Amino acid sequence: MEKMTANKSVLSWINEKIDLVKPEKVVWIDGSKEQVEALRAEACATGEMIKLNQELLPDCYLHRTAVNDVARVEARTFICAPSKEEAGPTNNWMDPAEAYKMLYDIAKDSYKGRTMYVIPYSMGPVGSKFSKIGIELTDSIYVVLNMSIMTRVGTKVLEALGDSNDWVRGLHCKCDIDEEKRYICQFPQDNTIISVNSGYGGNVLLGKKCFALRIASYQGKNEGWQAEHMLILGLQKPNGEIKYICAAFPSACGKTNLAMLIPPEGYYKKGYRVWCVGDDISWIRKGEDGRLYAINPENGFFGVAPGTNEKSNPNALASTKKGTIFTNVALNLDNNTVWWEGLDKNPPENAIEWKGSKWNGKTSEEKGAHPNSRFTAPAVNCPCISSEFENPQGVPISAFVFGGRRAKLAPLVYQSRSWNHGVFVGSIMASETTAAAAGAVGVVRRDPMAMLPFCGYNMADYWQHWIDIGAGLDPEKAPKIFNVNWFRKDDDGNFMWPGFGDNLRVLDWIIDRCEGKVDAVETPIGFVPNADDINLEGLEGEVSKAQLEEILSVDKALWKTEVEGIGEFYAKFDRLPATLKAEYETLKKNIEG
Ligand code: GTP
Ligand code: SPV
Ligand code: MN
Repeated sequence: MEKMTANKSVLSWINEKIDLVKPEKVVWIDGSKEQVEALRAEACATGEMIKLNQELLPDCYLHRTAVNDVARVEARTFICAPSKEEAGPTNNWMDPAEAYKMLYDIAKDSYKGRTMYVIPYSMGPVGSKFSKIGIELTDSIYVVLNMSIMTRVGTKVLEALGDSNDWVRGLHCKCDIDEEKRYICQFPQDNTIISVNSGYGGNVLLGKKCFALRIASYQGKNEGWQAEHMLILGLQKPNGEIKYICAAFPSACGKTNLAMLIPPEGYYKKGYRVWCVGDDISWIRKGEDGRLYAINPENGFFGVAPGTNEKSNPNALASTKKGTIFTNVALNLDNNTVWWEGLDKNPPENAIEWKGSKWNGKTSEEKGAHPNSRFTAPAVNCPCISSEFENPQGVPISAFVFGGRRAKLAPLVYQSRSWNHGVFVGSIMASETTAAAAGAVGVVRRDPMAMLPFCGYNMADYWQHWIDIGAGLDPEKAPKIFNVNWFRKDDDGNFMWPGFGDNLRVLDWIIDRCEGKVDAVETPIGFVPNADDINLEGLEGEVSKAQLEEILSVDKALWKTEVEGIGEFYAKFDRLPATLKAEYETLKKNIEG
C-alpha cells in the first residue's frame, strides 16, 4: 500500500520497526469510512470482534480480551528516563538502553504473518496550537478501530505534520499476550512508547494514558503547560452563562459520570445544564487574557460500563448506541445486544459472559461483565457534548476540583485557601483502589492529582510545576481549587451522599465561591460550606440537614492519622518543594492545635 507521507523522520522510523517486527504487509490508516468498514468485516471474520444487532446498535461491536488482560498493569509500566531520579520515587524505572534491548528482543519478528497498521493520529483538534501528533504501529485491528474513535486519525494528520520531527513514536506488539513479558514503557526524552504483550485499553491505545498523560506531562513541564487526568465540564447557570470546571478523580472514581451529569429536576427547571467537553484528560495552557484554558485531547470516551444506566448516566448510555465498541461485557444471545451489571435489573438468561462461556444472568453467581469492562464511544454521540468541544482555543477554567473515594475522611467538599494550598490538597489526594488497574480493590493509596500511574517524571518536580504555573497567574484570574468526596459511607457501609446528578448541588456551590457569592466556614483543612448553602430541595427523605452536616464535618482525630500518612508519603520525596513542606506543617499545626 502506498505510503501517505514523505516525512523522512516518519519513514525512517517505520522502516526500522518493519525490519524489527517483520510484518507480512503494511497498511496505512487513512481515516476513511471505507477502510474502517473493511477492517470491521475482517475482524468479524477472524472472530476478533462480534457484530451486534444493527437495528438496535448500528455500527456497534463486541470484543473480548484475553482473560489475563483486562486492565492497566501498573507494576509493569515503566518510565525509562536517563536516571531513576528523573522518574522519581512513585514510578517504576528502567534504564533506557536496557529497556530498548529487552523490548526489541520481545518484539523481534513478532509481526510475522501479521499486518502492521500505521495509525497517524492527533491528540486535540487537528491544527490547534494545543494539539500534538503521534504515530502508532500496531498488529491489532481492535486497536486501529478504537484509536479511530478515541483520536482524530488519517491523512489530514500527516498533512498537518508536514516534514516536522515533532511527533510521538508508538510501537504496540500483541505478541502472545504473555503476562510475564508484558511491558508498557515510556521514554519521555525520546518521545517514544513501546507496549508489548497486551491487547487491553490503556495499555495499548497509546494516544491515551501513555501519550496524553505520561509523555505529555513531561512535554508540558518543559514547554510551560499541563497534561492532567481531568474531565472538563461547562456548568450553565439559569442566566445562560457557562463556567468551566476541570476535575481530577482517580480511575473509576466518577469523571465520566460528573462530566455528563443531568441536573436534579428543580435545577433543570431553573435552567441549569451541564455540557461535556471531556471525561478523562485535559491539556491546559495560559491564554492571551492571562486565564488558563483547557482542551480535551481525545475524540471519544473509553468509559466504565458497569453501573452505567438510564438513571446514573443517561448521556453516557445514549453515547453507546451507535458506532461503539464494547469490551468484556456480556452478550445477550436473544437479541444480540450487550449487558453489564447495573445496566438494569433484568439480566439475560441466554447469554455469553465476558470470558466467552454460556451464562444465565438470573441464576449464575458469576458476573456477566468484567468490573473494568468498557465502551469506546464517539464523543459526537453524546447528547450533552459541549459546543466548545472542537474549539481549538479550549475553554477558560474557573475551578480545579480534586477528589477520590474516601469512606470516612474527606468532607463532601472543601475549598483551598490559596493556589499553593490547593496544590497541597491535590498532592495529598488518596483514594480506594478500583478495578481499572490490576491488583487489589478497595485499598486506600495516595494518588496525587489522580496522576500516580500517569506522571511521566518525578512527582515532586510535577508539584513544583503546578506551583510555577500558579506563580505565573494573576491570582484574580487563577482557577480556585477544591476537593470533593462523593463516597463517604456510614457505619453500615452505605453511601451517605446520593451522588451522580445530585453532585450538581456541590458544583453550584463551587461556582458561587469562585464568584464570591457565598460565605464558607474556615476549618483546619480549608473552607467548608455552611450546611444551609447546599440546596437539598428534592432530596427530602434522602438526605436530611443533620446528615449533610455530618458529611461536611472535619473529624480531627481521623485527620491526625491522615497527617501521619501524608508525612510518610512526603518522606519519599528528596525534591519535595519547600512550599508543600510549609503547607504540610500548617495542616499539622491546625489539626494538632
Ligand atoms: P476512568 O475511565 O477509569 O478514568 O473512570 P472515571 O473516573 O471516568 O469513572 P466513572 O465515571 O466511569 O465511574 C466509575 C464508577 O463510579 C461507576 O461504577 C459509577 O457508577 C461510580 N460513580 C460515579 N459517580 C458516582 C457518585 O457520584 N456516587 C457514587 N456512589 N458512585 C459513583
Ligand atoms: C483509567 O484507567 O483511568 C482509564 C481507562 O481511563 S484506561 O484507558 O485503561 O487507562
Ligand atoms: Mn482515566
